[in-house]
Amino acid sequence: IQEPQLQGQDTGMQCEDDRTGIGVETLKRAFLDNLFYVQGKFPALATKHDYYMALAYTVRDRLLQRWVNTAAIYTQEGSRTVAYLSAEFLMGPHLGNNLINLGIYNQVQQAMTELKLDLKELLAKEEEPGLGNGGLGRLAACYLDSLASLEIPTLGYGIRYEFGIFDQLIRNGWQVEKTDKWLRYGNPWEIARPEWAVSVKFGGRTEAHKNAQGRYRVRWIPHKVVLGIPYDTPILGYKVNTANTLRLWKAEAPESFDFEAFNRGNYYGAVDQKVTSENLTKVLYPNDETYEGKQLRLEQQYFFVSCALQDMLRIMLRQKLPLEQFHEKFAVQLNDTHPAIAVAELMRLLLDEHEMDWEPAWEITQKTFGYTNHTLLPEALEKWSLKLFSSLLPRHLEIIYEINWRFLEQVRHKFGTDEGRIGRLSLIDENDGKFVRMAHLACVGSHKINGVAALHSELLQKTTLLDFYEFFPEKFTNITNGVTPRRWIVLSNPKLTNLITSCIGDNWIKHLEDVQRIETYAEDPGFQQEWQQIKRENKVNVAEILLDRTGVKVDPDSLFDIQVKRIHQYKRQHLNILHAITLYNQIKQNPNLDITPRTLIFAGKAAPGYYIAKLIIKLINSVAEVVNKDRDIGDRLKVVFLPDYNVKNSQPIYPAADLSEQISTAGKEASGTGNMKFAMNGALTIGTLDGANIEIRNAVGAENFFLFGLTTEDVGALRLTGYRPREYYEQNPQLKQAIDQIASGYFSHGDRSLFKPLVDLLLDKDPFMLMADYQPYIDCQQQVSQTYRDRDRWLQMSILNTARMGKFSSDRAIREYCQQIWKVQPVPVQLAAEKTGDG
Ligand code: H2P
Repeated sequence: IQEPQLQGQDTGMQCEDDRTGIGVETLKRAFLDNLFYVQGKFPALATKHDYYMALAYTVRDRLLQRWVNTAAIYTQEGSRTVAYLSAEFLMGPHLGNNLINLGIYNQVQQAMTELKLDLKELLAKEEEPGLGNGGLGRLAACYLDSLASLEIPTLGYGIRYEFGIFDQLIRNGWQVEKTDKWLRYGNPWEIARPEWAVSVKFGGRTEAHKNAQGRYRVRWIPHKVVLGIPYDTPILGYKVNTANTLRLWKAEAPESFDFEAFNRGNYYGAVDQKVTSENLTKVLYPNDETYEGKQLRLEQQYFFVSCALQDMLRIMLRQKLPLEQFHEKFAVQLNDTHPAIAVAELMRLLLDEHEMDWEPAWEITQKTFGYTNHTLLPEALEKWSLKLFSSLLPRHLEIIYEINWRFLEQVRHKFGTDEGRIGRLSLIDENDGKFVRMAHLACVGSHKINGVAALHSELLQKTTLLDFYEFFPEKFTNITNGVTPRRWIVLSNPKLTNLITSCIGDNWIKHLEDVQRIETYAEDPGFQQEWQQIKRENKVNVAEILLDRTGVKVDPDSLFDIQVKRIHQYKRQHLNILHAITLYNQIKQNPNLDITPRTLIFAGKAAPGYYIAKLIIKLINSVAEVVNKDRDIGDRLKVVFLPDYNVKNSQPIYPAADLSEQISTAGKEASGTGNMKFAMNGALTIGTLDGANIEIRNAVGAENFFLFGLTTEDVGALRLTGYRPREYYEQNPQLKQAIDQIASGYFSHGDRSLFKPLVDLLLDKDPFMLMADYQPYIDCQQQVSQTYRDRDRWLQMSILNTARMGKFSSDRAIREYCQQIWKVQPVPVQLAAEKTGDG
């Protein structure tokens, strides 16, 4: 690195401000300045991490002006604001995204090169905030990007987990979990705002008291109080001045020390309370196979929801808005049922703390909330035992009883005394012990309820939420998910971005429907050639990553067949592995077989307590071990499991895929968003009629999509007539051979017991119908292999996939939320504004 030159070196007419300027010279100077004054290092002693931090601060400086201005304008205009409540925000690394959205990627790259540093290496140094499990948290992140890009005033509210989703190691083929210490070296993107801390109560009891007007009100006397400290991260929109706020809450004890205990000489006891309070936001719960009612999770949910609503009330007071206008000021979205307790908490705040009457409070509450459902799997629906609920949130339980009583009265009024229906609709589940049903609370307390893809919304209305649909059909709507093209094309696939932009300009980055204009090039040999070249380079890049991280060498000219997502039985990674085994057997039986060479790439985490999912990872790695070292197979088939799937590791993956595996059992995947990221980057999809696959297929054309398998109706019908998975096995020699090999220890060094639980499950129950879908899947894969050999046809299909994915931008989804649910307008931000605000 060159010597630091800290004095103004600009030779231009005007010297740029070091905190805002974006010229290469200014960036270099600001970077070295931050290295010195923030990191306290000079180049000779600086580590890569120091350089990353110096660059992060340099970029953050350029965000701050926009952030402060945005807050000032929102405050001044009292803008209607979206509050997105989510227990998960899977933001991914900030630096690269901010460079793209600020429009300074190239300048910064040049500045780093001139300082003899490699921007890519610095980008790789960022520890991503893995504050989510998968699709749900990543969707929240894409939505924040689009909300800012569309200039919609927004606050994202969530939890600042000290440990996010675990890091995954693979040892001896098994997943091993390691704590994710993402805050270890500091987080340059957040600013703590202790001055806006709030208190959150837990436990204890309630009592009636008379207020100043002599009217009875309820008072909650808690057993403990925890402080919520907000940490703010700016979320900049793409090439706009809007920088919204992601406000994550950390739990702290109100006093670090219990001085009474300390004075009695109990030093350890004195710090106890601090430790227990801070445990609240220690760790993110991994998504389990089934839902488990863990106390700490309900505490987390209530904690961040209460912090968020109290923060909104603070903002209203600060802006001198009457509480009666709460729903006019804020449109609050519940991202799944995790924040559903917000319905009862807003009621409590309005009734008990602000002495409002029930009817107006309830009207405000219902007008405030919208609820997004993300899953139909009954085992994933949250419910809390009354015992736990009443010990933690006694006042909320009273409020929920009252909401329920009034609601069921309305049901009786509409449908008469249909006790079955009343039992099904009740907020309290009395079937098997007593539970509070969070989805029911969310439905009753919201004015809109949406699913995340057309099929999912339809199934919600027909099955999981049928009774609610019959009661208030007008509340139901669909908003199909979307993903941001900024992170998932521009940042992840710069070469494709440049090619598209060189043909049609860059408007498509903000208006993805525009990418349709590349359709005219779909059969252009020159364009096809460039398209193919880019895909190949992206595959070479992934081949290097695979070699580096797994030691497996793969051929970039083989068909890259990729499945990356959480490991779950319904997502059927094991169906994919049955295909791998089938291909393996075909080559072994006919060593000269001329097949299309394939590389099967898997990545994804299994919840630590989800045994079968972990066994599926072990199976993938066991098959990989046998296949990859078999000389008969050579380069015709490779199977690789890439460890530690997260946002950062996924970014190179989507651009390198030829084939995207979206093979869930029909009716089980609410939407999927990986399916969108792949298709946007020119991968073809092999998939079932499930989730958003259906809409993707409609958009790209049935002839450009590889469809197979049972439909949702078929699955239901088969289940009704009695599904016998073993029959498929017995009648299909290829399938039988594959299963028998797994069972006989062929892939497990002769160990027959290892995969027995999985084999038994498939043959006896097969809840996700792999046996029924096996042959159609194998046939469809055969068609994929043949099509891949027709280079021109494949390229044309690939280009058309990208060209027709406009609908799946999160900008479209957010526009729909704004129009149909939130009724909120853009508020553009001008930079010159000299105003002050408080966020
Ligand atoms: C979930 C659903 C997906 C959906 C996503 C976002 C919970 O994500 O299962 O179908 O696309 O929410 O709505 P995931 O399985 O990736 O954790």
